[in-house]
Amino acid sequence: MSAATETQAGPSSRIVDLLDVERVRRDFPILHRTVRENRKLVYLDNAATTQKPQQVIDRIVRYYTEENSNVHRGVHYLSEVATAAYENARTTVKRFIGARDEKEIVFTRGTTEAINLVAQTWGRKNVGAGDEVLITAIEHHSNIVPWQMLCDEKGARLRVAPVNDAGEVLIDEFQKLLTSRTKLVAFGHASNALGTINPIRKMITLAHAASAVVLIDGAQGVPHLRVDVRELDCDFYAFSSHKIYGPTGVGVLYGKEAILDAMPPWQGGGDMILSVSFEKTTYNALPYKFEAGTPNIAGVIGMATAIDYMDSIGIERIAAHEQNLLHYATKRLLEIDGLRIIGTAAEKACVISFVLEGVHPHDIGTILDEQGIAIRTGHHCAQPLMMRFNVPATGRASFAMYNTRDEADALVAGLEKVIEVFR
Ligand code: 7TS
Repeated sequence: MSAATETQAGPSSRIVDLLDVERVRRDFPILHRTVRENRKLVYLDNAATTQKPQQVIDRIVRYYTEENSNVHRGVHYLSEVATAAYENARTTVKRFIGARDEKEIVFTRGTTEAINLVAQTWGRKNVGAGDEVLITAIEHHSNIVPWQMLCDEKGARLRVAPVNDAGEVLIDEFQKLLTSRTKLVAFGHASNALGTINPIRKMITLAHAASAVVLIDGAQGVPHLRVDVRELDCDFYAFSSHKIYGPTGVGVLYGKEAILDAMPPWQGGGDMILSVSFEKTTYNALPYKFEAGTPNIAGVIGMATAIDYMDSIGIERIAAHEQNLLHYATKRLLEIDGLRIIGTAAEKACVISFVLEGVHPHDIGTILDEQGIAIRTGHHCAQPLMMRFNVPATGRASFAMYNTRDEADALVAGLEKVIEVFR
């Protein structure tokens, strides 16, 4: 069935104009290459990283062809052009997530670096012996390990809110773990391993009622959901460019201005200072205080182009298309004998983790790959979560705006071949 004829009304989505998936696909050159033995590529590993549209690729080429220069330094023409493009990108990001001011947008290497920045600056200043940091059982390692490192250093305690068998955070338990000792609460907007979309607005309100500061790991949120940090009232929100059709090696830390302002800098170096002498250094204003050294200028500019691209399609349209695919692919996968979906939350992003009776997930991935189908297999950087569900690993198909029902069908056909080989 062509996507243009699909109904786009997911369970919780209002009816929106259809996304023209064939037109979107034309923008992504890599989707038209073949892999392995002349196989059509079926790319279902979007939670790991998304493919890039020609618009983003062209913008990066144009930057290096016509604009390359360092930012915030030169009085010369190219430096002014590069600085303007870099700072315009900050405005694009500000608008994209509904921040109040450009000062609240810090460019980082990605979600991981953004979370580490908060742990190493806000955390080291504000978390002490006996304090607690609260996370949930479905976090990615990058929203576990930085807090563990902080807690180890400070003699603080890491608490973990449990999930039910569907992979939904138990809100009562989450609330019970919020006490006067809780200094910071960090959780994902959506889970990369299960797809669960957390009720983050409610969780933020509960955490604030306990006077805790809240960080949202938005790596799997911004690709699929409209984000408005002011409406959410989160204190920090972190995400990566490469999961929203932009380049790798760049991402964003949003922080409320007053909180960022009170935080000590992290890395020292060029651009983050106002003046340096051997006796004393004064630091630059926000957000530059947190951007030491030459940044990933081309990456930041490419990320802004990716955001413009998403905006041109419309996040509501993308979300409706993906929800439609989620319901279709879930239904089709459940027709397979012996397949069990891990992660059955009522609210999910288009991520489907599964196990197949009698077959190791690694073998599933390898046999699908021979057919040109790319999924991820393993623990998805969420080992504690795998333990919670008593599986060593899963296969994970994760969809993006350019995926189709035909590709979901190809996955099902591929899995049937896997079963032929193993049974
Ligand atoms: N948080 C979540 C929820 C993620 O899914 C990821 C990456 C990260 C943080 C880290 O982002 P990074 O850009 O700094 O690496 N998730 C995945 C994945 O699911 N497969 O590969 C990377």
